Amino acid sequence: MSHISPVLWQFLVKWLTNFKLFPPEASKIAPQMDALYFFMVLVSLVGLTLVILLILSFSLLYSKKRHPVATQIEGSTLLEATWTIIPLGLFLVMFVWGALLYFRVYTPPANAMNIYVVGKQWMWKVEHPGGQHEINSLHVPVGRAVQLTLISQDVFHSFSIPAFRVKREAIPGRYTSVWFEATTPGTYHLFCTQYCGTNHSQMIGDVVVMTPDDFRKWLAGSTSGNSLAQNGERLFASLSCNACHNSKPDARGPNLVGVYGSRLTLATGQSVDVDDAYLRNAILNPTQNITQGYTPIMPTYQGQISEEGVFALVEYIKNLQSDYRLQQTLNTTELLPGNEGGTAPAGKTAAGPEEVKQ
Ligand code: HEC
Ligand SMILES: [Cu+2]
Repeated sequence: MSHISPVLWQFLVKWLTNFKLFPPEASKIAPQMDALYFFMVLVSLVGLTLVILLILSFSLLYSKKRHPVATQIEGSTLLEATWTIIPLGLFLVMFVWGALLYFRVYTPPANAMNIYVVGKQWMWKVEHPGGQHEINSLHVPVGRAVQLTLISQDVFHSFSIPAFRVKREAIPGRYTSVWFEATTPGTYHLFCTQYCGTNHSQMIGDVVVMTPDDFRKWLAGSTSGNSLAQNGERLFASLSCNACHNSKPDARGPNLVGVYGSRLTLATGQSVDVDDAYLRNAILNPTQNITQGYTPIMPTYQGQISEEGVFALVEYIKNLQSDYRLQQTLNTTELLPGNEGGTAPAGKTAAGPEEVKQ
């Protein structure tokens, strides 16, 4: 992306980065964020210079020596309109520009690969769909849109990667998300940017951006044997969710196959889109939204499942196939750059987990 930015700007960014005054631009959105940032700095500098020049020239031109007797000036509508309309225009440009960027940062593309992140005092725990866990580090491939689903298990945290120009709050009890596409392999800082207690300053880590090949190797070398969805499948059985949710015709709960991404009608007549946040809420606060046609018999699982466990259940439900079995490709090739479509051909479905096991 940076190749389309003007030469002077590239020089400026390199210079600032070299003197450790500015993080490198390592994501697709970074040069766009910086363009707005530099525009705002430029407008401020021009305004500052203008004000200083006016103060200096007025204090010389209208000093007591030159004008011993004060004159009454009634004002000028034209002048006032000018200094209102020009700043208004400039601020509106910043507003629209900022809003467009905001929507880009918070609207992940449909083909983004999803990684789950839990913030807690004082560390970041990362869960990959393939079952790889990390603490205070995040491995991602270059050139692939990555969406993070964030949550905190205690207090407010804020997940920030300065080199990518992204930051998002990790909030207890609610999923938030952010996405980026890394452009340059390397290791970058990961911070918590919300004061969250004594060891807040140690809630830091590394984001490692790898080439697709290296990332594939890393995935294979870090596997825990089970994908996140497989962990979810086990949890689903051990918590007896399958007593009510199964593919039998007389099941007491709704069939969860295909529920993810669908539009559900609630008992109140409202319809809702089923996303990660909806699934989490349905598991932890089942009485809050009752699905039409069902009685509210589902018990709450509040306090019984860790946030990682909820991630696993969500990932399992997302990948359910008609017979409550998993779509087994999810931890390998499907996630990798160059395979943007996301859906692997049917014949490949069984090959998934074995490929990464050593
Ligand atoms: C006692 C039976 C029962 C058990 C056990 C149960 N559920 Fe449910 N579940 C239901 C019923 C009935 C509904 C529909 C009414 C509602 O929304 O509460 C439901 C709704 C849901 C929904 C909302 C989606 C939809 O289609 O309505 C999700 C997600 C869900 N359950 C997941 C789970 C998970 C995960 C577990 C285990 C941790 C679980 N359930 C355990 C009965 C159950
Ligand atoms: Cu924190």
